[in-house]
Amino acid sequence: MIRVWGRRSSINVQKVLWTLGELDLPFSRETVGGSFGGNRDADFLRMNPNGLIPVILDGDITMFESNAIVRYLAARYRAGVLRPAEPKALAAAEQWMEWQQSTVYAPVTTLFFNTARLPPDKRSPAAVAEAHAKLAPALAIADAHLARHDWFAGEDFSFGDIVMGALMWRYTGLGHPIAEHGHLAEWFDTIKERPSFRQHVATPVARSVEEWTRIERELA
Ligand SMILES: N[C@@H](CCC(=O)N[C@@H](CS)C(=O)NCC(=O)O)C(=O)O
Repeated sequence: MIRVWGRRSSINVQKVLWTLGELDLPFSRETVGGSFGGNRDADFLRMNPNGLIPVILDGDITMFESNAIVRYLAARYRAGVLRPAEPKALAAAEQWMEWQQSTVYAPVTTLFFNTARLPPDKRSPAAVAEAHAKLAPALAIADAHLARHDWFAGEDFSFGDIVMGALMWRYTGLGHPIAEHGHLAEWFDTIKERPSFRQHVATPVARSVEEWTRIERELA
């Protein structure tokens, strides 16, 4: 059985759990990282020398980097479900996954840290303003794409939707509506109906350090 190391409050762990659910794959999970620790232990560092979650073990394959894990699972299991079989759709899924990582992930993470992780005296209004300035055009780009396509890869749900879906849950959960981007909002409404998303991603999003401390422990 596939083993996963990581706490459920981590967005990068959530992506992997959502993927496992979409692929109907049984797995076991160990709560590691954050206040639970364990990710600096020698055994863990042998699997991921970066000391970061998630990590998976599948037979003789040990992997870190959440997007690579999502792609690996999609390629190995039920190919054609999350990883499009047709080259044009696959190219689009890969492209939007890379774009999410290079363009959307960092500013959303800046907003998250400046809301729920950093104490007020360590927060940076300038960094928050810069994050919003980066996100406004990025969300407009996603919206324009989804005006012409049902999903990021085109006609079908794919791993391109998984990475953006997890980020949009965090972004909207932090209190930033996406209603002005009507196509993105419509796409996200559909994402929120998916059972595996509801199970693994649709968890409370902290809006203060106190909430984060509680939610992290509750989710484990
Ligand atoms: N690029 C890596 C980033 C992994 C990462 O930053 N993980 C965070 C949680 S989201 C982590 O391990 N933080 C330390 C901790 O939780 O103790 C990935 O996508 O897997």
